[in-house]
Amino acid sequence: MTASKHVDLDQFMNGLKRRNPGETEFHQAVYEVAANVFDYIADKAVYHEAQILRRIAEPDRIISFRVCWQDDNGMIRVNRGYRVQNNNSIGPYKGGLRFHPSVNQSILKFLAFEQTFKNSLTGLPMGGAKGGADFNPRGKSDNEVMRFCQSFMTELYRHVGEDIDIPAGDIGVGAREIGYLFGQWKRLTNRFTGVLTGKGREYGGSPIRTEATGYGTVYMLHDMLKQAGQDIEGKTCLVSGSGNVATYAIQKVNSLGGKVITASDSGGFVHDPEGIDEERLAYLIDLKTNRRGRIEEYAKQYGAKYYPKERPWGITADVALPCATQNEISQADARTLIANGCQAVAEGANMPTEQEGIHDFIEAKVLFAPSKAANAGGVAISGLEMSQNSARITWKEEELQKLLRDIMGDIHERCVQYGQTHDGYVDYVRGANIAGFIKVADAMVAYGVV
Ligand code: NDP
Ligand code: 2IT
Repeated sequence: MTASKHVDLDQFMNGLKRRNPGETEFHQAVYEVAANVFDYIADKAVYHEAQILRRIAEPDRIISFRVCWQDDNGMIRVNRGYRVQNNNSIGPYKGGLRFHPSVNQSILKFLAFEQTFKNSLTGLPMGGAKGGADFNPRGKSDNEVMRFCQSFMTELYRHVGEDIDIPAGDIGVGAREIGYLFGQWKRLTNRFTGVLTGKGREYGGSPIRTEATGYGTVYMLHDMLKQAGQDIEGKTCLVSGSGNVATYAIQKVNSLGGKVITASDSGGFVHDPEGIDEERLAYLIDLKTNRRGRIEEYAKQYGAKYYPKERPWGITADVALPCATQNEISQADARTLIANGCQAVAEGANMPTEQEGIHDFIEAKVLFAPSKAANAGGVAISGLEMSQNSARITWKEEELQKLLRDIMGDIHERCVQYGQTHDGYVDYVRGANIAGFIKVADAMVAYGVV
């Protein structure tokens, strides 16, 4: 029985690799889900017969387009834009836009696939999508970023809408970019609707959307530790990244009595044994978000040690929160973290841990919250921004804080429901994959073959 299950999974993965050659990040994301789902559906014929996983792993559509814009020297630049609409079985397509030179179809397909399960886990009616471009906002003037965003939306607007597909931010797409994108949508369509989330508060944005992903990641960490009879208070914590997710994760760790001793960017990481307290965090947010500077400046400002071209996982700490990008914790990094006594990992970034590293964490019984559960707080508040926009009202900050806390608590509970093993250890990867899968799968079964 076990052997034939393995053959099925292998055959499935071989077929996926054949149909999607060279898309290694996409293969990785699908394998992580398939390994658990194949096991779960072994005795559930309805899902086999309907070929559910095969269908979720084939995006509904992929839109790819040229984005031309003019730089400040009058040069014509050409980038490639995308929107991967993965699945809209439980609601309109929803997911962020990433502007980064590494963006390609494989990365956006993995992100859109993951988003489908993550959005299902939030309990809100949202399908999965992701988009972006191989455009690097770093070093560009505000005017160049504006012209790029306007050109990008001039094509994207045909494919999105408040009931069709609602993009938001991700790496390289923050408040500034969302403003330019929304401004161009409004100009092209002559409509004012909630077509994007993460908007500025003055034009339809929701309270706490900026903070939601980082806060939610730390709520998941809190709930995992609590389930195991522990607390964040007094724990030391490694954070990677210094963007939107990282900085608000640091803020929430501080407010719960933990101490964050690292942060990073693509240039390297800083180790600040004193801890990135509120004052230092305010400096970091201003440095990275407003001045668009490098983390090296933080090290100079506070006399912390800077490690160029390195990641923080060799520093000893109780907890790790990877909040930068995919595959930033290798298997060797995972083994170092385990050897140094790391007790819990919550993934603020999407798929930051390599497959073999996840396996080692679970085998070592480290508490490990995968991204589709741990960073779902951001898209959850995006879903509530959509609700507020549809009703043309704004809820109070306290209500949204409570809703975020409740949603993350519910996600934790569902991971326990489907992931608890005989000895009480919770396999959160399995729990999140199965809980996320069921809702989408049942909707697809209801629709028949479409
Ligand atoms: P930001 O652009 O605000 O910050 C990204 C941070 O990660 C920066 O510090 C950046 O460094 C660093 N980084 C990016 N790429 C690399 C790389 N290849 N190697 C090393 N460091 C890198 O993005 P977000 O904080 O929004 O996103 C971070 C992660 O969280 C991503 O995986 C994203 O998909 C995920 N996420 C984001 C959500 C959101 O609401 N924003 C929601 C859920 C998940 P540098 O400044 O040098 O570029
Ligand atoms: O990966 C993610 O969940 C995001 N980048 C946020 C998506 C959203 O629509 O808010």
